[in-house]
Amino acid sequence: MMPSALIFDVDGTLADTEELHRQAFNGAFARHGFNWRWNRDDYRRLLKITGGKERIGHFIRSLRLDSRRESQCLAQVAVIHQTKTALYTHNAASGRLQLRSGVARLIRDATLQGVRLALATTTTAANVQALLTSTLGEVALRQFDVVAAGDMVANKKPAPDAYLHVLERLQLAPEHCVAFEDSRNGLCAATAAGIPTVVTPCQWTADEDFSTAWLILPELGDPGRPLPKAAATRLRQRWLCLDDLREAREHAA
Ligand code: XBP
Ligand code: MG
Repeated sequence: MMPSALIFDVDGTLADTEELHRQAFNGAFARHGFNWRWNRDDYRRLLKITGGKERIGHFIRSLRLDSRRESQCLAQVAVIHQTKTALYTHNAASGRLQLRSGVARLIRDATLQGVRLALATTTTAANVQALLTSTLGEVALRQFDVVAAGDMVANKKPAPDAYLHVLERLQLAPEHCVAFEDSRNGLCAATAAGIPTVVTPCQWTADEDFSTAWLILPELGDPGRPLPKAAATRLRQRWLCLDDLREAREHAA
């Protein structure tokens, strides 16, 4: 049977957004007078900490400052993160992001076939709005019945909170849904919620362990951007389509 809902992660899954996030973090540090700069290697390591505020706090603690200076810096995390979000949403709105292959097609096909849509993300709701508006247009967010973002839940990924919130709001059983993720933290969150998960790793997560995924693909693919034959062995065609997801439900039951 066709899944009742597709639940998408945002960063890394809908679009490869983390370079823009990294630049926004560094821009916010500069705006607030800190000489901190996260290069790509730093950021790849720091991405293991989900949530921008949590990531900044983790970084500050790693500096081994004296307790007074550390407390002063930690007291500024929220305002630094607000600046970061403003910088990110401004850059996202300027058209610097594009959706990964297959994302727009799967969202469109799900909408046409009455398969419900939701988002389960650690990022801030403003960032979700900026990405979807800049790539799918003003009304894009309305296609999603539920958006679980950032601080809307108590515990960020790899905790299952965002996915459990979506399931509760959709009133659906996990085995009737399929999740889409790019990272091990996200896969752990969706799996802990009992949702069969398709993983499309991105440049920042390619070396992570996805052994509990239902399906791993380099991208979702499109007729105009087909997957390599070797990557599409479990698919009807060289891109993931809704009919491929019937098996996920049987697999999870
Ligand atoms: C990825 C994250 C987020 C982003 C930064 O979220 O962990 O923290 O890196 O966004 P996703 P914020 O679950 O969509 O992969 O600064 O708003 O947290
Ligand atoms: Mg992600």
